[in-house]
Amino acid sequence: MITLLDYGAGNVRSVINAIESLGERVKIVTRGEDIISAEKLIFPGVGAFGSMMSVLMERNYVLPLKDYLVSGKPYLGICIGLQALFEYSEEAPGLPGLGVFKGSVKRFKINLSVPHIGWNGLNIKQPSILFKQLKGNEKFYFVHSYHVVPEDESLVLTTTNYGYEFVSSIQKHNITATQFHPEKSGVSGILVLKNFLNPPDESVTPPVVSQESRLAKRIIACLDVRSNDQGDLVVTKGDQYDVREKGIVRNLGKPVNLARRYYKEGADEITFLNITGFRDFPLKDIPMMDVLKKTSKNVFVPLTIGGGIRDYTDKEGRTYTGLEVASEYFRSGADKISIGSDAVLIVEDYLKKGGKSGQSAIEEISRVYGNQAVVISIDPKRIYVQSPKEVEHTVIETSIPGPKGERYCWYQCTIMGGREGRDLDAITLARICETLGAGEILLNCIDRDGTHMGFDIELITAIKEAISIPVIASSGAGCVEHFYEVFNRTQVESALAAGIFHRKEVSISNVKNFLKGKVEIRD
Ligand code: 1PR
Repeated sequence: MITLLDYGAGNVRSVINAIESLGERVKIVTRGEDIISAEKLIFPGVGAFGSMMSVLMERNYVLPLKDYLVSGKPYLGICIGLQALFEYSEEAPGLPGLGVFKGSVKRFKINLSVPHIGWNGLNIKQPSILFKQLKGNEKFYFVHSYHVVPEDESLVLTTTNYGYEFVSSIQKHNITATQFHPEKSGVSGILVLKNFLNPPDESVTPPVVSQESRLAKRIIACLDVRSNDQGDLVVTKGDQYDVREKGIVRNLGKPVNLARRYYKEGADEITFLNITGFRDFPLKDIPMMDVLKKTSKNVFVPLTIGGGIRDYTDKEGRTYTGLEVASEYFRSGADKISIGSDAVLIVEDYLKKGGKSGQSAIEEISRVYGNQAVVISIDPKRIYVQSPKEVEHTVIETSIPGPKGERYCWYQCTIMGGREGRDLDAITLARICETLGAGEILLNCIDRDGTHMGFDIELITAIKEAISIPVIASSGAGCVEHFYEVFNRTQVESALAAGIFHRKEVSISNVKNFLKGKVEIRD
């Protein structure tokens, strides 16, 4: 029996699913005594250091946890469960950590996108039980803006390179803790968990020992989901957001089955977009929650879900916040949530009032779950102008002239799945969302969606230059060369496609085989 410390933020369901897939049972901590009596304890977490420590204190878990850690019984910390072991974190000044080890948790100060999101390798510094059957060159999933800085060098189990070399896992006697997420790291991560659950007799050094790891560019499969006219939840796909063919919603498959297929084919991440979420209320959308629950049972890569995340008042007059909606998605198995229409309205409000409200869904969700859990999905379309002076928006010079030969355009934000254009440009939106606490941008493009014309390089370049959080390029992929083009011509961290994968025109393995040797990818 494995005891799991769930402090209420982040996706613990995926850890439970990963452990159960290995035939173990999981007991969730509900009081301090459960920690003390645990045989093996896992403390997973995505989230913010401050809210994590506050919850541990409120629930009186701090002392039992410290007692457990010195008891000699096995402990596996994941992400926040690693950071909690140190004295303090820059993320929450003034709030002490558990202080089991001397040292602190620092924010990345680098010239690269922060958070560090994606699959990166490990430079192994000492043998460990966790490494049995690993080759040593596997990549694991990271998602964090802060990393530990232990005073005692002998704690360091692995390092990873991102701008500089940082400590990506530690080990001391009974305590092991990783910055990466084994439960989200596919087969290699499941192996690490298996080694923790059934440790070999001896510590192992894998055959390959890397000196300098590299972050892979991610290939993401996107599933646009909605009910069809018969009321079944289906994966659909639009042409420039029009998902109907001869008046009927295209049906390209069942969400859970497709997600499983993409996991097996090597997708680095899977995104579900509930494309009619703007008019439905997600908390009442049981089938969508069900899709997440079922998918996360055996798909061990990060899952993002978007659609309808906003404040909502139901017919009885009860108001739900965007944070409540997001929390339910996290509990159902999501690792990140994506906000579309509401982000546009939040930014309009920001511009109107001249600053943050402190209460927007972006701010609240990132405060509780961390910036890395909040993705902003932008649905922009090109508006051509003859001269940059024509509008007050951020205008770019384009090499693809408009219908009247216009050489300039701006990217208009839309809401409700492209149905309504707003007086706001995508560059301003991205910048302000970063300020509000978003951790990543999912950059769609209505002009390119479903066209097979390739990604809109000009749009991606303009957004990437404006912000420092990671960007997912989306819309328009038609062949493997388009993925190379977007990684070669822009600094984007990941590329997403839908239609070509659903229609089996190109598989994820085709993309990865083509990129291999040209672009860093996860095998
Ligand atoms: O506004 O917070 O409720 O979120 C709704 C979400 O649903 C948004 O993220 C929005 O992008 C998405 N959405 C709404 N309507 C549509 C539609 O297609 N009618 N889909 C839609 C957006 C775009 C991509 C697509 C890529 C790749 N889909 O995600 O998967 O363009 O496609 P391709 O490779 O086939 O070109 P809210």
